[in-house]
Amino acid sequence: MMDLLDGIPHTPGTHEPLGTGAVLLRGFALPFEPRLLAALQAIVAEAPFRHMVTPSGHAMSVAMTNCGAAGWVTDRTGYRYDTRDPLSGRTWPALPEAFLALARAAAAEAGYEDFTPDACLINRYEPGARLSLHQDRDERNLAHPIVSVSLGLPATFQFGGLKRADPVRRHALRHGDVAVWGGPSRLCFHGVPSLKDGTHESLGRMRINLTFRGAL
Ligand code: MD6
Ligand code: FE
Repeated sequence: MMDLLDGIPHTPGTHEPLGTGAVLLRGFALPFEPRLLAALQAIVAEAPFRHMVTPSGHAMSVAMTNCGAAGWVTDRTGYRYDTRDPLSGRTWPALPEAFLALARAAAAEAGYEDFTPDACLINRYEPGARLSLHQDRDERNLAHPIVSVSLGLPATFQFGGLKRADPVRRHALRHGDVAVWGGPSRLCFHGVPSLKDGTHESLGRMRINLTFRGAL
């Protein structure tokens, strides 16, 4: 495990179960923070955050960008993974070493050995932004887990069942928390209600979420 962490000292935090095959690793990303934020800056200089439009024509309140071999995009024609950024026509920035190291270490910590993501969707929430209940089902191989990293302002995570109408539980997501999610709960409905206003000491007035997937 240490090799995956590049020698950075790491104190494992608590594991909080979210559902079958889904766990929240409290503070797991904290040792990676400086490298994550530096890499993020370089990514958004190449592929800026933008408010994508859903197939129904609404601009999303969450701003998004991607890195990796494929990026998740939505427009009037639907949701998909695309190897190119539609804004620039260029391929997405590569997955930075620190992103890969964190995703692999978190997946292994949760019991998913040998997870190598090929896509990272980066979500930026400003106060008031929200993500309504949805399933992540645009990935080709649903056997891969998803690794989801929270940075900046705290948020509430709504985690439901396999049917939209199933009851939903709420979990706090704080700076440095990592959710790893796969197996029987891979297609559970989930969402993030409207972000509360506040100021985070390293990110200011926003929350950033990195979700790593095996998309291709
Ligand atoms: C977010 N996360 O935390 C939104 N999806 O901002 C997601 O939609 C998500 O955290 C799949 C698996 C983990 C996630
Ligand atoms: Fe999701």
